[in-house]
Order: sequence, then C-alpha cells, then structure tokens
Amino acid sequence: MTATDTYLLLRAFCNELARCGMAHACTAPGSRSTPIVLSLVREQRIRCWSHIDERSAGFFALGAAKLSGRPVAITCTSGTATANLLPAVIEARHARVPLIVLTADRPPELREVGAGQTIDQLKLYGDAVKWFFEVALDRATPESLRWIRTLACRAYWTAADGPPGPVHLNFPLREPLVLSEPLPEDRSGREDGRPYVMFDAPAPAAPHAGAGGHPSGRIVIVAGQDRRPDGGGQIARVAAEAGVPLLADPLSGARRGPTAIPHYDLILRDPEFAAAHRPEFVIRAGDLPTSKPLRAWLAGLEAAQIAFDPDGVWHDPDAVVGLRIRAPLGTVASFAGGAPIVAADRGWLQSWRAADHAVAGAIDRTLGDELSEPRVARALGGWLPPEATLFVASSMPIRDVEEFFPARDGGPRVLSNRGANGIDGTVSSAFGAAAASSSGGPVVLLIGDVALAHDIGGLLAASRLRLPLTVVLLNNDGGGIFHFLAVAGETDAFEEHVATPHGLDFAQAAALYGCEYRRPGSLAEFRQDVETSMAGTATTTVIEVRTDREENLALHRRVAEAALAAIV
Ligand SMILES: Cc1ncc(C[n+]2csc(CCOP(=O)(O)OP(=O)(O)O)c2C)c(N)n1
Ligand SMILES: [Mg+2]
Repeated sequence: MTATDTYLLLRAFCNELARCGMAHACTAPGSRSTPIVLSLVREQRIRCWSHIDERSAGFFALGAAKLSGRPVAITCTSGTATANLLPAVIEARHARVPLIVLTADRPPELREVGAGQTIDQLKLYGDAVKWFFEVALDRATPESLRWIRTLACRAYWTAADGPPGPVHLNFPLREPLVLSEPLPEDRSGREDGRPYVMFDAPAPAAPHAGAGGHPSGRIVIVAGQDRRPDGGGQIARVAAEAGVPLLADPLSGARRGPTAIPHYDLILRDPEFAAAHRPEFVIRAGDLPTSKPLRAWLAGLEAAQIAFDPDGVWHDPDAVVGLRIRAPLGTVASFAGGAPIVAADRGWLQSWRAADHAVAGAIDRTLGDELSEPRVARALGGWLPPEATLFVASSMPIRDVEEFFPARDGGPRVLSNRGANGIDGTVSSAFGAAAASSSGGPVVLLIGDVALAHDIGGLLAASRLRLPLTVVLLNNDGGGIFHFLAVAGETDAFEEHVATPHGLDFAQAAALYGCEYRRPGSLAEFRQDVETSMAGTATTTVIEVRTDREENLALHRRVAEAALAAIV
C-alpha cells in the first residue's frame, strides 16, 4: 500500500460523499489526518471550514448540519483531538443531527507500543454514534474503490436516515502521509454523477391514529422541537383547521396561526386555570417543550395522550403517552376511519385565547420598554424577519424565548442545542448555522455570559472564516438561571461555585477575536444595533445587554404575578 493508494481511495470516498449531497465539512490541523484533510479540501463540492479547536469544529459541524438538515463531516488527527469531538457527538445523537466523524489513527502496529499521540479510538464515542467502522485502507483496485464508494454512501445515509445522528469512521493511516507523484484518474464513480448507492426510505402512507381513540372534545396540541423546517407550519395548519388550542414551543416552528397559545408557560402556573382546563385528549408533536408548568400539567392529566414524531422516538419522561405514531403530525390527514379531529365547541378555544390575551397584556405592561432579558427575547420574537435564524443558548435564553416569544406568522426559524441541553459549543454551533446559511438569511445568537465564556474560542470563526453573526449577549455576570432554584439559598457556596461570576470584559474579547462590539442603552438602540449587524455580510458583532441576576429574578416574578392577576 502506497500513499497513492491511500489518496485514491480517500478521493473516491470524498467524491462519493459529495455525490450523496454533502456540502460542508470541518477540519482541524494535525499530521496523521493529512490525507483525509487534503482529500476533503480537494473535493470541489464540499466547502471545508478550518478550525483550531476540535471541540469548536464538532459544534460548528453540528450547527451546519442542523440548519441544512444534511450530514456534515468533521475530521481531526489522532489522540486527544478525537476526544474533543465527544460533546458534539453526544448532542448530535440526542438532537438527531447527522454528522460523519472521520478520525485519523495510527495503524495497528503503532498501537499500544508507546507511539506518540496514540490512544484507543475504537468505538471511542460508544453508543452515542449510530455506527462505528474501522476503515482499513489497502491497495486501490477497481474492487476496493467500489467498496469505499459504497462505504461513503453507507456512512452518509446512515447519518441522514431517521432518526438522523452521528456515525464514526476511524482511519488507520501509514506514512508517507503526502503524495510523491500525481494522482491518476479514477473512473470508478457512476457515470451520470449519481451516488454509487442511492437510499430511499419511502414515507409511510398517511397514517391513521385510530388505536388511541378518536380525538374529540377538549383537545390540545402540544408541539416541541422539530428538526424539519416545514414541520411547524403543517402543525399550525392542523390546529387551525380543527380549531384546537396549540401550545407550541418556538423550537417547533409552530407558534403561529389563529389557535396559537404562546403564553402557556405563564397561563398554566395558575392552578385554577390549569385544573379547569384539563383536556380530554392531548396530541403531542416532536420533542417535549422545556416549560416546567407545561410538563407538570401534562404529567398529571388523565386524558388520552398520543405522540407524533417523524422518527417515533420514545420521549415521555412521565410515561403518560398511550400511542406513538411514527409520522410528523402535519402528514396525518385524518384520524380513525378517515374522520377529522373534532374539537369541542368554540368556548374551549375561546377561553384559552382569552387567558393568553390577558397574559400578553400583563407581560407588556410589566416589561415596558426597559432593556431586560425577557424584553430582549420578546423583541427578537416580534421583529426578526422570517429569513433570519435565531440560535438560542441553553439556560435562561431558551426559557425566556419559550415564555415570551409572541405567536407570529413569518417569524424567524429558531434553533437550539436541546438534545442534551449543554451550554457548551453554542457559539460554534451558531457559526456553523451561519456557514450553512451563507446564501440565506442572517443568523442571530442569543446567549448568556457563562455560555459565551465557555465557547469564547468559537468567536475565532468571525475573522478566520469571515462569517457574519449577530451575537446578542445577555450579560448578568454568572448563571442567572440558578437564582430560580433552591440552591440559591445555600449562601456559603452559591456565588462562587454555582453562579460563578467572572467579571469578564467582553468588549476586549470582541476586540481579540476581530468582532464589532456594541452596548445599546435602550430598546430602540438595541433594535438598531441588531438590524445594522444583520445587514453586514462579513462581520460579526457582539451586542451586549448588561443585566442583574437578582433584578432578573424579581422581574420574572413580577411578570408571573401580573399574569396570574390578569387571568380571570
Ligand atoms: C456543558 C454544560 N456545563 C454546565 C451546565 C449547567 N448549566 C446550566 S445553565 C448554566 C449557567 C449558564 O449561564 P449563562 O450562560 O450566563 O446564562 P444565564 O443563566 O445567566 O441566563 C450552567 C453552568 C450545562 N448545561 N452544560
Ligand atoms: Mg448569565
């Protein structure tokens, strides 16, 4: 086996990934991975994004795959570099994001003998990947070229097919790692440019939801994160046609239409309303929303609950779902016997809508136009354009978006790393989304200070990759979320070990990483800064809003009290 063999096989492999539809890959520097990196870079149809830090590379690939819905490859050198991909691989598994991890390794004769930068990479990511394969490259023959093309297709379609997720291929590579002669032509691919192996998973015929009983009477639809960009609109249409209250997390894309009840998180904190509005039937779509009041309410219902999900995953921590349907809700034309959903009389929807309307007023009166964390979330939901993508960090940003985003037709697409709810890698994921959206709309990241500090190195993508991103930083100098938890009372350790204030000056971080920096003093200035930043095509701007953790807790409480008082 020569370097020519290795490069011929890897060229065919990358060519095949591109034929399947791969458009983006991430690289990180190293020696052992040289043949993989060069082969990816030399495949014209794959845009390769270079990273210094493998953890960032992994999360960047995750963001690009999330936005595009297509597999993205990541390659890195051997040793601890490969372990740095683990957080992104885990998130991809839980959030159903297709990734293809291509790790370089030493050949077998250099393992466990003290060779440098050599660790056990076999099945390194355990059950977090859908498939692991050790790719022993040998002579490049017509047979082996055909085999590696099918291997690339298998990796691609395994990552992409439902539920999507990460796959891991480990490549033992021998020296020499660069070519010493020009690479001969390869005609082993299909002549018409098609992938060597096509993959087709026909959608099931429009399913009937008969076995769960016919949804009728007091029905609600609960919609959570949906990985398909068009899923939310379909759900909203089903709800509108049936006149059913729609409790939709912004991550579902379904918070819109005439039956949307966007403020369910606040409404359901009213015990009287929650008790008086116990439904007879719950239709769930996608993941469970984050809202604790909603989750607790759903867990305590005796109503029949059916769950629609494109992959039929078993997401039901409270064990209350009685029927799972492996299909997106929007594809279900009718229920048992071809009958549509029969909603209760108009009064059922009207009372939900009246409560929602009252709460919306209470929120607006309480928040006013002061710059605050909830007001920022509400503002972005109100005026970000439909072509924009809002990437939302875990912790308070995702909760505030769920609690305060208004219902709106033509709102932005909302993405978040909610598979495992980590605060890690968020900056990189948002840049990955910006990369995959390079010809599309602007990407805005809503993030807390601890999450930004955690992935501060992700900002390097701004100057190195010239990617535009609008970073809206809610800086309350620590983890504001922990003030909402009982641990806030443990005053001997709370500040230092839980809230973790850091005093970082993010203006200097912005300068270090070549980003623009703004600190608006009013809501109007904030909007102006976000709009100016979104209009830029090559610059990243950090827009910092300073808040106070204690005041933020008090403000959330005031909103909840006002909401409670407003519901009659
Ligand atoms: C990788 C990871 N480490 C730790 C946590 C636990 N955690 C959840 S929220 C949070 C604090 C986040 O603070 P910040 O980003 O400033 O948001 P805020 O709570 O202030 O809104 C932490 C450490 C996590 N979710 N993920
Ligand atoms: Mg914070």
